[in-house]
Amino acid sequence: MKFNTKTIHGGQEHDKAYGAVMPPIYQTSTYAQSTPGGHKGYEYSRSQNPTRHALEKALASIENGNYGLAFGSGLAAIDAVIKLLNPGDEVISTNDLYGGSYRLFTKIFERFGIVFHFVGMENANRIENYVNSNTKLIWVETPTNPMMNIIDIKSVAGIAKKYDVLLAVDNTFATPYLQQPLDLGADIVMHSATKYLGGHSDVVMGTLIVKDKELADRLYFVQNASGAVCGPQDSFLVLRGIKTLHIRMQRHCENGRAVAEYLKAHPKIENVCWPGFESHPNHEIAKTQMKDFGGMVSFTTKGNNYKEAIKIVENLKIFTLAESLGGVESLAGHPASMTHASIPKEKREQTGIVDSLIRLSVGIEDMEDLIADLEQAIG
Ligand code: P1T
Repeated sequence: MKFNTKTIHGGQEHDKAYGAVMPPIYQTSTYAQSTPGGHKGYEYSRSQNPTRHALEKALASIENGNYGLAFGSGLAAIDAVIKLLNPGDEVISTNDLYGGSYRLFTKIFERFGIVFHFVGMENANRIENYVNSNTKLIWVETPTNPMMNIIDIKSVAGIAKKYDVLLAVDNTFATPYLQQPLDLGADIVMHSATKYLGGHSDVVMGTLIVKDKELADRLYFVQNASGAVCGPQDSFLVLRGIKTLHIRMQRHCENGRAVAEYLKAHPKIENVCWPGFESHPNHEIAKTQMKDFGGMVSFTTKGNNYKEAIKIVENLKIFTLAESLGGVESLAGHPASMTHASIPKEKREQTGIVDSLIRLSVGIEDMEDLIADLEQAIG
């Protein structure tokens, strides 16, 4: 089955009871047993729920994995991965990543004795400088949030294999429409399904997908023991969202390109971060590992003018100033004060998250309207 067909049919079967084409929302916490342990595969909805299960099978299919797990948020999914580790274990992570992931690593898991190294991975060879006998996990976000750096997943997977370390890839920005990290050698794919997978800004959810049964069992144990599962209604919504992922992504990419090119030519704009530009430092890797370049674009104002940046985000009318990304509607964000405020200013600025940086999640509205909105806001 090819990808577009998989988004609609992958891992899915019609409802056994009445043939419903979409899985029913099994809004139940528990299931009747005829005798202790005598159930139909479902005991309690933290452990298993048929609607969540339908979603998990679809997730495994679209990421070319064998097992999917759905959580109450993206951060809950990341939390489950780090809970595979023990005190003293070390993680090598991309240095440019979602501020909430950084906060979870440094403010929660460092307290439990896990050591994190934040490394610029645009040159994958730099990772080897940080590997030692305690290294257990490499955490990669690509494209990175919000600087749109691209990490060579295949090269990092080679390093992970060489040292027998797990590789997890946060595939939130790319989605499996653009890149499939398991095929490139990653062990775990993670998503904030809140974003493109859900696609309509109406759900908070996280997912993990793996190929290996033993790893799936260990993650399932954490999911069930810690309990950060998502509900059946949200599972239904994300399953519905996935069915249009391919057509939404196509339009996100078209509009993202138009917005990036418009901004690049604008005299009041300084840097535009979008991996589709030939001048992007990792453009060649983006071209090989991604099908297109996505709908996320970040930019700074001329002379890093903070006031000018704030004026732009306040003036936008079709782009909504809001946290999050990946929905059908266009959003604008100011990473330094919003999504990445939990990263100390000097650390933030080392990776390029300066005070004039604006991040756009380009939606699937008419491109002409989006450009006109930017035109009136930037002036
Ligand atoms: O918000 P949540 O579903 O818990 O997902 C966390 C997360 C993980 N990884 C990436 C790459 C993300 O972008 C996010 C969430 N990001 C935002 C809310 C944001 O506006 O960037």
